[in-house]
Amino acid sequence: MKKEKLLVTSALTYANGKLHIGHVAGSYLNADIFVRYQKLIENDVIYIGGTDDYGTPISLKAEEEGVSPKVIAERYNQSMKKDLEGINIQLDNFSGTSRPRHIEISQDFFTNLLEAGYVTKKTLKQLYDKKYKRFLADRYIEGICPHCKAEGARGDQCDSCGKLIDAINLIEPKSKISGKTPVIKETTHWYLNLPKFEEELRTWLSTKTYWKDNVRNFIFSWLNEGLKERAITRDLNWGVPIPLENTKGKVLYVWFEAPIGYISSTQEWAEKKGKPDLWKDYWLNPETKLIHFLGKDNIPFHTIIWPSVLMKQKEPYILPYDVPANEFLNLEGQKMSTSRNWTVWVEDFLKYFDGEYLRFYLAANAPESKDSDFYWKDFQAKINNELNNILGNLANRTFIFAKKYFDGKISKPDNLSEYSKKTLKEADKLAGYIGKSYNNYQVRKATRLLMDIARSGNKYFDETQPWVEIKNNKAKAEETLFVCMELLRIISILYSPIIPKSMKKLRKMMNLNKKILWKNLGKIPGKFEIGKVSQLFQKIEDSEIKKQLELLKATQKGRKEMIKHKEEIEYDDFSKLEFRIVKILEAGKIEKSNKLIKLKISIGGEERTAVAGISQSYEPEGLIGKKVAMLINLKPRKVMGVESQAMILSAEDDGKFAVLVPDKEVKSGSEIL
Ligand code: B3M
Ligand code: ZN
Repeated sequence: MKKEKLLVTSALTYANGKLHIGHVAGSYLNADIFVRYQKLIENDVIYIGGTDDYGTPISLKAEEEGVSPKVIAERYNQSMKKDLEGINIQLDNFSGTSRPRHIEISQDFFTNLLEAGYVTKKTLKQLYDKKYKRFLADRYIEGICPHCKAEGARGDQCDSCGKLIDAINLIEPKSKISGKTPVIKETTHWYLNLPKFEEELRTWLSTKTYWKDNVRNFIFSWLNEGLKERAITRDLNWGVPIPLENTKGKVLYVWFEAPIGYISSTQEWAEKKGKPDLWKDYWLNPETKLIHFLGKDNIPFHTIIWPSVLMKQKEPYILPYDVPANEFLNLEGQKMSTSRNWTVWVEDFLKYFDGEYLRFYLAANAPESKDSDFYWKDFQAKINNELNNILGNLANRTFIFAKKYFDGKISKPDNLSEYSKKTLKEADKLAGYIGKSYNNYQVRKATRLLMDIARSGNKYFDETQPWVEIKNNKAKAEETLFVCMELLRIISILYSPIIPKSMKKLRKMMNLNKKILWKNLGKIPGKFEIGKVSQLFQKIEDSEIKKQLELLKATQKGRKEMIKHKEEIEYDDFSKLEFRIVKILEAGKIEKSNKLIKLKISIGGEERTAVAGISQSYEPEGLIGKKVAMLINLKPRKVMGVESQAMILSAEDDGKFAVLVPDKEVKSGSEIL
């Protein structure tokens, strides 16, 4: 069969943080498994990736830390590379978009589009932060989504409905740097004329009948809403500079140049190989299948904007052959969030568990057609009940038995029983399905079918009872071991895209040291000779999972959150409020309430009653005699039958309260100004 040529990419992860399981499940593991399979069937495949170094996620992070964005980009590029290696994701090249080569080619791409008449300059109104004297691009701004009305939509995209947003259309926009409502100011930008591509795009997309349903649905709903011109430049100082005169402070939009990173990373790869033109053999070769693995929020950029950009270059670039987008991975039933630290960082995972376990669990649980969940308890169950009790057990019992009674040497019997033949035939059939699953990005299915082979091996072992046969008919027992070893040999090939390190270990124990190739599946050896054996997998204890759940909750508490500020007020608004220091004379619980305390207070000479919702943090007795801050001109309100004539001021921290007290002795009734 003719060898295929493939160029596989994983979405370029923003270099603003470490690698987490969402990245792995979204665009790395599925790509890596696919690539490993392609190598098994001896196709010519390269796997390209890197970090997305520009864009507001990186500059925001840099501002938060007070360092330059380049420092951030380099730090996380290195850290991601290391963590990817830690879980055996075998990219052929891992680059970063802030490297010089990328800048040059991105500028060329822009110039080519401009010269071909697909980019137009326009003056437009944009959101501007008066305090910081800056235009607010993309993630520098947040507000309510104009499409689905979700809060927390960013200036570029809404995470709730996935739609792209023009920041100016956000409802109640707020600047992320000052927290203030921005003003509108004119600026100049360059627009990609997407409507001009519509027909060509539709024609091209209509050939993609084989794309995943979730991807096609997304694209067609987008197209049917009508394509709009999109600005491909921004007012920022971190990014690829626009290659035009008098454009200082303007850069290419990150989503315009980031996908070009796939090309610049391939160029870097070619150069490292000492064949600088080799990248053309992929990108400019119509035979190459270009396959982009990514998360669903990246679909429009890769299927509409990116192909448009590629279509109008001077050189004949290939267009994406397939875009197998994954849905999202949730954690313990909640949406993952790096800002809330609600995720599992790969670096942390690797401190406690083998990376193979993450690969296995995320493969078995891949968010292929709908969102899926990472649950620590489920993770434990999958590792213990499947990897250990099914696959590990098959290897273990077979090897121990073979060592004990046959010195590890098992020959192929001259004749196999019907049952043995059937067992091997079944496995062979499953191998065919597994190959198809790999080819169709159905990693979940492949994982399941593989476990079925191991399961059938255990059943076969149980039913042929070698521990009985060894006494009556040694040849029969040897036949069982041979069949089980043959199953293990097949498994070591079939499972290698998912758990490569473990399968290598398995093969080493079986002295199968030849290169792992799919075509060897059917080549049953005449004998097996096992070497030194050890356990393939380890079980995970309850205490280990408990610890992870505790860690997850603990880091949650220490989270850093952006504070949402209230509307700005005038001094006059403030001066209407009367705050004073009051003395607590009496304090007691309010019956039937587990939150409220009734207080008798004195303001100078005047006595009043107040109700305070702080009983989870204070015993009433402890409050007596304290001088505290209160707002005393709020209209009295009845709370659980008691009239409250003043409001206590307290600081809330995660549901706990601390009342405010003056830090020097002052007389009761002192005004707070
Ligand atoms: N960096 C978004 C993301 O990390 C973006 C992908 C770029 S792919 C060219 O999800
Ligand atoms: Zn929305």
